[in-house]
Amino acid sequence: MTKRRDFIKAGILGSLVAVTNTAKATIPKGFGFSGNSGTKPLVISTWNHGLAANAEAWKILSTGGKSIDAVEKGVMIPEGDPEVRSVGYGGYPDRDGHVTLDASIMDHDASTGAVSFLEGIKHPIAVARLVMDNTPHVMLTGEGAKQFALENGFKDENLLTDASKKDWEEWKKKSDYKPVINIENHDTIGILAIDASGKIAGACTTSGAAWKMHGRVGDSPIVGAGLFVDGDAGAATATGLGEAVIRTAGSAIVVELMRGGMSPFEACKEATHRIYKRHKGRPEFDYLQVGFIAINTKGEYGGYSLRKGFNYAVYDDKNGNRMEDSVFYYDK
Ligand code: SD4
Repeated sequence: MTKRRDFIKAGILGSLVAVTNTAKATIPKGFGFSGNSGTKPLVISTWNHGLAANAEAWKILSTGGKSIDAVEKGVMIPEGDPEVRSVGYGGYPDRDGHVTLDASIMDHDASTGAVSFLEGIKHPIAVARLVMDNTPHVMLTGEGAKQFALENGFKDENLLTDASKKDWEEWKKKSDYKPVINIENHDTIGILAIDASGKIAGACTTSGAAWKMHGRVGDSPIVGAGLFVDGDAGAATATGLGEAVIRTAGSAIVVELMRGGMSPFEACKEATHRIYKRHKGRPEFDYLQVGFIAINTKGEYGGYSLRKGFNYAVYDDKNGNRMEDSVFYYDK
């Protein structure tokens, strides 16, 4: 687990970046920078629960293990944590009270696996990994994904905790689908890692937007949207309103921009600006938040978000495991 020292460091670095962000807050143009120049191995994950995921991934990366194993094992920590209300066990349900899970995993060589609309299985990322390793397919969904999981030894479990059930019952009183920014629809864990040998991999797992329609699938299991990895260019993953990320092929675009020479930070920023342009004026713009993180083949990383409030966890040899606040476009 993350050491106390790391949390303290995270706090100091976080507040330094926060000061920079506050200074920029009145100029919604996305000036500033978040990211750094490369070391290997390195792992980066979205949101606060990224610290625990990174710490788990680091056990593998720091002992010469592969990035694909590190990202899978890393995200299993928030997936199994009932306190994380947006991933796996304990996640918020859809509007009918079902916890339905989306996950994807991808390796440097375009090997990839995903599951969507999966119910009753605590670790969808491990099922996605099996889809990648043991089937001729890329994605299994719904009942078929569950059947595949059960056949492979996964347990059928109730993932709706009392706490999430209570919040859902509260939500039902008004049944107004207007996710609270940075809270109700934005805590997907996306993780990207580069191992000591320079191989990149990524994973993304979520219970999706809280109170979504039954059957709704977000960006997280869709390769090119919530996650994309290309060993020759880099990797990116997204959090936030999945519909916006799917519409703009978000993570694939970030990776293509890096291939064209942009830094991870610049690429995340450009993809976010495209989302802004396409969504300004749409009804969902009021509650739209999107954040990207990315790494390139040199082990450089960056992150950017549409609105204030996005942060990510970074772990490398130089500075340990810490939180960094993302630069953002829009302070409203
Ligand atoms: C989705 N991108 O399903 C996900 C939501 C998210 O925490 O980031 N949730 O749209």
